[in-house]
Amino acid sequence: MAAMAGSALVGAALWGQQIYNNWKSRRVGIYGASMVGKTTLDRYMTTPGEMEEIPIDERTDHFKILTRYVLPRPTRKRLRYKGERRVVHSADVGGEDRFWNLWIDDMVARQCEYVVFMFDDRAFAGQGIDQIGGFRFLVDSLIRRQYRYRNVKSWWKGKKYSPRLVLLVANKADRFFDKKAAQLWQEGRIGEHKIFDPFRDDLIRLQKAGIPTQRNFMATRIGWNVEQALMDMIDY
Ligand SMILES: Nc1nc2c(ncn2[C@@H]2O[C@H](COP(=O)(O)OP(=O)(O)OP(=O)(O)O)[C@@H](O)[C@H]2O)c(=O)[nH]1
Ligand SMILES: [Mg+2]
Repeated sequence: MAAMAGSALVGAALWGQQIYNNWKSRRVGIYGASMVGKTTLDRYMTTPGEMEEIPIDERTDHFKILTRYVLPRPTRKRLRYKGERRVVHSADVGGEDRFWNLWIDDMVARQCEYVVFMFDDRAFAGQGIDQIGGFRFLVDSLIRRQYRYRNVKSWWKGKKYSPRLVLLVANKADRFFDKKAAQLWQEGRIGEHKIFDPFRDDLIRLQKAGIPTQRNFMATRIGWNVEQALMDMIDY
């Protein structure tokens, strides 16, 4: 009898946890240099499907009021993967270097629990100074905790802020996924792929500063490994 009551309790607890996971909303910040696929990801998370190509003249832009860019509004997204559901809030911030400060503003103002930094194969092809520099900028801000505050509230919040996890995403995997990648993928060792090499020093700096990191691949335009990677991050 007691055993039965026990298993009913465990059942109820698991059920409760599932409900909690399905409904709790997570604050996620998505950053990265220009043209790496952040807007595509934002749209895909809103509605998965066939994603259109976004031309270069439709890069994400932000309005300025006096001297400051206005923060974009976060929107709510429901992720679904193999019967599991997760709710996240994220905003689509631009990637050009004039918006880099806005990443930090968005991250600290919303106290993002998870930070996704996205880059693509250009970082490895030698045309990615802005991608590598963008990550360094983000890591510097996280380690120094010298955030630029927009108001008293974010100043107060920023003093204690640190994300639970930073996820480094190599996007456009359709372009760089080779035999080696397939092998590492199967063995669950993608973090060793050379595409992450330019970022290793900064990943180590985060590790030393006590901020956990994950590395993953995505191809946002075809929706490959998007939900899995985000769920792995949330369930870390
Ligand atoms: N091959 C490939 N192209 C992609 C992928 N994801 C996005 N792209 C393309 O990359 C280009 C830039 O995508 P965006 O989503 O606009 O990039 P962004 O990061 O929002 O750029 P900014 O708004 O300037 O910061 C578009 O032409 C996309 O179609 C992908 O997985 N594979
Ligand atoms: Mg964009």
